Amino acid sequence: MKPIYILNGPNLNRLGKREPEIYGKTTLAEVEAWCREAAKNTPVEFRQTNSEAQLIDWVHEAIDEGSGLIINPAAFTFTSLALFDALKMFPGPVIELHISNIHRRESLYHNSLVSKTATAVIAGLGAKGYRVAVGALLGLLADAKIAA
Ligand code: CA2
Repeated sequence: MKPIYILNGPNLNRLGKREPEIYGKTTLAEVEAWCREAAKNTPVEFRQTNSEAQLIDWVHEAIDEGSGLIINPAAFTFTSLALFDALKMFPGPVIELHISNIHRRESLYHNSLVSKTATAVIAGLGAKGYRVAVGALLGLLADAKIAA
């Protein structure tokens, strides 16, 4: 069975350690455990990087090896045309995930480039949004199998 990829961008390794009023108290290790639990027997590749090049290389790997993708690109959401180009090549469902509701925040957080390629966007559910995203991605993959 092909894995689902869950990719996380810059500074998300600090989750649960700084700015709990925005991002909550859950650590990324706890989020990973929730995602594995929610995915049941579907294999999960869960990763975090502070590097744009690494994130793009992992998107390429997910294109070749993965069935679906959940991505929290953090600041690269708003800045990276290279990430946008890579995501356009993903053949399956892509869920863009944000812990905070980016649309309620300052205007520099409003124009997501990633949303222009994503199948769906989840924002503002806190770290629990990852669990919701895994359930939604598995649903999209199941629907695609029925349609195929
Ligand atoms: O809400 C989200 O998930 C974001 O993707 C988080 C990004 C921000 O640039 C996006 O606009 C929304 C920032 C990630 C920073 O992560 C931290 C985690 C803990 C403490 C400090 C920063």
